[in-house]
Amino acid sequence: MLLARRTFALGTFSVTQLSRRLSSRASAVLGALDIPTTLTELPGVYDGDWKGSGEVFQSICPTTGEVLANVKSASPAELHGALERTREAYVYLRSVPAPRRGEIIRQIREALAAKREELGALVSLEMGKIRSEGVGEVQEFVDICDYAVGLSRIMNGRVINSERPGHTILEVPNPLGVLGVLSAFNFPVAVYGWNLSISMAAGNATIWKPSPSTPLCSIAVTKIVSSVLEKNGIPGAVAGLVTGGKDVGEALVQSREVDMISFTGSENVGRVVGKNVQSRFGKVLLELGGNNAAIVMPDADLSLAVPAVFFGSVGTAGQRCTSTRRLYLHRSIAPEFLSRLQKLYASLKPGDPLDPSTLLGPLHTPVALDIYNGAITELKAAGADILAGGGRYDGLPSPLNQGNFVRPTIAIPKSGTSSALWATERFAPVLYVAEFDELEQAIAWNNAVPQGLSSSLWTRDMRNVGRWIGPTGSDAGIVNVNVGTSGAEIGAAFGGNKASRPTSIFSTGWGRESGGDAWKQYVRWSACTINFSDEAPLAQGVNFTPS
Ligand code: UN1
Repeated sequence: MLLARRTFALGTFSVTQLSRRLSSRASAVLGALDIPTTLTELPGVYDGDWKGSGEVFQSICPTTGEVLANVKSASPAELHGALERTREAYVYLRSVPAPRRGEIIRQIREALAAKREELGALVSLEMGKIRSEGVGEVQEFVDICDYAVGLSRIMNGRVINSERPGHTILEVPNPLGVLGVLSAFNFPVAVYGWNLSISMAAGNATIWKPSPSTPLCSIAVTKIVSSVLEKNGIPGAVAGLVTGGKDVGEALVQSREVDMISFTGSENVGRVVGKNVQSRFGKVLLELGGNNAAIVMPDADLSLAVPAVFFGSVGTAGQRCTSTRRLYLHRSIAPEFLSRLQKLYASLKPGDPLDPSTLLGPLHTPVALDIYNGAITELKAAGADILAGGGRYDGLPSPLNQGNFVRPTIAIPKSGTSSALWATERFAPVLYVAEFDELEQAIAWNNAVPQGLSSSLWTRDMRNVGRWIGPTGSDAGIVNVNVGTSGAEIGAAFGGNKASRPTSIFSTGWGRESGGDAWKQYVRWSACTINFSDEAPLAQGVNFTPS
């Protein structure tokens, strides 16, 4: 609602705009993070200073349809300027000792933890995931900061034996340059956190283009991070932000100022990003499709497996890359498993994700609704048995009737497990079920799709575990046992395997982010051979002495 023309000066924002009134629900969340609730237009660009004079993007609450904010994205000139400042920030940061960079990350960790609840609520408000998952996402950023602080003291190279006397060889990790992070709507905080923390520990400057539909999360995070940088006299462009749409994303991907792009999103866009970055020989890290399966053996503990599949398929309303989308049940336990799972589905009530008792929030956007509707139409047309869900909710009370709520669905498709239906990722709470007789068959089905992000086996039999994690087992990047497909910790590297198959052009992109050895991609490796002798012998015994 437009009320009056006023001038605001809040923190680093100083804007003359039309003011409007938000619901008290939204005002409370934004106000707790010092995000103005009365501006019609917020600056969505940060490169040491807040600005934004490009296209305006709306942040729309998926629960109520309320416009939360209008955010001004980067104009081409602002993007150019931000890239220049990011490069300068890198030149500054690369000479700061890594443990000192770690100390900055430790302070960022503290600042984030102090706002854990508030930021978690904003994730819930703007993205639509339930509050506990919103807070969990902030915790994931906090956790990876802890990891990066430790890493800042152990990003070690190696000393290698030289074949030549008086020589030694070192492998030295040096800062890489500028990292561009293109993140998705479903994890509007944590995935940036994975990249920023490791990139900063490595000595890089990072420029972030978040999803155009979650600008407020990125503004709130950037305000918290930049306040720490400013307090320490570090250039703000070490952690820059450029909100915007396709144009801004393309400009980052094509810019030769950006040494590495970390992209999370759809397989189709990932293909374009990958080709573009490769065409200028930049580095690229892709996190694309997930079409994750859980396999339940007859000896599984169903009291653990059923709730885990429930969380995997319904958590985040089925919009995690790691969501459980395929369920393979051993024939002997299938009826019991499904009846327990159907009971849990029947207990679901859609609600405001900010309410702590809600387990089912809305889908993020009307586009996600279309994806859900498309999947349901396809299942019905193919004569699938729908065991739960199968459509939108009717008659929800206002304001939830303006939200993107759908019934989580369980279906037994009639088409064979290698059909396109099983091989296509649907970013919605739709779970396909099939029954198997032998583990080999279930593993073959698990591996029969082009995506290879996450997978989960439920068994108490060590022999099954050995097969599952070995060379003839799951070919996904995440291979769990008695743990669901979603909700990975930060300690191990996160990412999927697999390239396109003869039957499909899709893939998970082979990216590795977060923990493990993922940091090794964020540095420039140098092989340094040092001669401390008085001779200069050639390697491999080559003789090049003029006669
Ligand atoms: C994503 O869905 O893009 O493993 C990230 C998980 C979370 C991260 C998911 N820790 O489900």
